Amino acid sequence: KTTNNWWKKSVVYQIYPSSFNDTNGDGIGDIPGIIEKLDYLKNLGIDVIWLSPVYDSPQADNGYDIRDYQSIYEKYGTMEDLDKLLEEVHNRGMKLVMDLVVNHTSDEHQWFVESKSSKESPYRDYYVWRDGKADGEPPNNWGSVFSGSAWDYDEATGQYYLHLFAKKQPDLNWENPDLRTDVYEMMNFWLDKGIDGFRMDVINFISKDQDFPDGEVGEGQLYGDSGQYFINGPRIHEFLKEMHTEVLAKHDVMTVGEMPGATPDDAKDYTDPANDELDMIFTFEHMNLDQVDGDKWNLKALNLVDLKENFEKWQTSLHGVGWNSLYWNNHDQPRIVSRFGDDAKYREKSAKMLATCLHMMQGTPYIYQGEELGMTNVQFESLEDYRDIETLNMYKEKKSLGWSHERIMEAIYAKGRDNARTPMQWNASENAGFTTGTPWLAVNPNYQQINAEAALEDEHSIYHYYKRLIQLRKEKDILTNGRFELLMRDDAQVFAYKRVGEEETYVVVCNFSGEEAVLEDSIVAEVQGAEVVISNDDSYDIRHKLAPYEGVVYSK
Ligand code: TEU
Ligand code: CA
Repeated sequence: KTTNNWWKKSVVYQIYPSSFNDTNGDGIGDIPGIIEKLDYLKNLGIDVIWLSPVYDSPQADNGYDIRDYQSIYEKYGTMEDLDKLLEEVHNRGMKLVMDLVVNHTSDEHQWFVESKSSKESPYRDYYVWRDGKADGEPPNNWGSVFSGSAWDYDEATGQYYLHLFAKKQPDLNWENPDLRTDVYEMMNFWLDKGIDGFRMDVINFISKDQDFPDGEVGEGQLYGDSGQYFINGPRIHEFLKEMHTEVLAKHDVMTVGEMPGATPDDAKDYTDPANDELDMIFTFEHMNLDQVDGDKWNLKALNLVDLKENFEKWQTSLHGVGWNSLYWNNHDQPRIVSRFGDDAKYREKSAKMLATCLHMMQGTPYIYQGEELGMTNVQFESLEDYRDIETLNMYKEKKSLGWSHERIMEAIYAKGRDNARTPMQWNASENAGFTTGTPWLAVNPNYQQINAEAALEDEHSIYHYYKRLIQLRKEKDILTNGRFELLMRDDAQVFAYKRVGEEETYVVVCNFSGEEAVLEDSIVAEVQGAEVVISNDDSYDIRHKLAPYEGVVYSK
């Protein structure tokens, strides 16, 4: 197990392979394309790369539906390419963390093909098969995250199989010790290659309540409320401890569990090193504040006070107990500068402010490809331009519930996952230099203004600002260990907090609005005479108020 906790001082960069860099003109990013850009990442100051799935897959959910855990999707390249990537990453002193998707596989995985073939198959119980109800209904009333029932009927064997996500993503049955052994064997295959850890896909969903009870069907809902029966399920800690013993304890690796529905108290159990489970988790709580009734498509404006309270909860709960991940973006979330910033009038300034607010907190920061350029959400005219299965399935379901086309498109513009998946914008040439072919998903039309080449040349770019933030994390112990204290708690414009270290205190003040903001007297006193560590507005040094979207860090 990791003794020196190198990941506490690391900054992680997430690569979504299909959209990062295409080198053979097929319009799909590939592993040689990633190798080509490693110096760009090294220059940014990145320590760890989290690579979204590159395994063989029919791509029903862009690789989160794995057909063979130990071979590479042909359009991304070969296992030799992957080995070369790992070598080149290590040559540059960086680390590579792979995506572990073991809540489910593709329905084309050999295990499922066997399992489906007959009730007597030795692989039958690698998945969750149940009889339907007497009245011809599925085993229970659970819905899939990607719309529709969470069960699909198989004529041949007259049973249903569970899929919390797409039909082509059958859930694995973690109750089966043989399945668990096969998963651990696969993990050791990758760790023996020398990868440096795993990001674990919906890992807190793997233990289900084996009674599979119906959930309450809420007002206007099509399916029962089922999360309580598989989120942080009955055997989750047992399984993670077994995984730690069988696999993780033998390697100096970093682990981060993606955990929709986990609370800070859950996170203390998962990330307390004494529990021998995981190093950190991804919370969804701060990503669920601008929605109504747990429905991401049912839009609500963010109330900054809610965001501040949520970060305070996570920072204080885990301080000295476990460890936080820190993120605004990933391949499932809309682009933060469009979501909580202003991607029009104050795009660069608000992007830098958001980065300041996040990177000065305690935890390991994650940067999603293009975030360092201030890439924005996209608005495609027609539904045909969208690719994400979650979006396309949702469109049909919301229409059936009477939502207008306009309301659904507005929801897609605000929260659709394709917002994060438009090709990385490298330069102002055609298709932003991402491909010489036709991109699998169209490039955001603003690539002439927003691209890496322009950012590298502009010393005031968001890229260079991120580079300075990342450098600070390496230099300043207070960022790793200082205690978090929320300030101006009830203010709806300013997110202000302290980091209290042994020798010094940082005061971080961020204006989340396009209006000038006034600092409380208690803070004004704190920042008088304090030196500026970093600021997104060097021209402005009026210490009792903040300019629109100004973000400043004071040291005293
Ligand atoms: O995401 C888990 C998950 O719950 C997401 O689907 C997220 O909540 C939702 O998409 C918000 O819109 C992981 C992967 O990150 C995601 O890409 C996969 O689609 C999903 O699991 C299934 O593997
Ligand atoms: Ca390609």
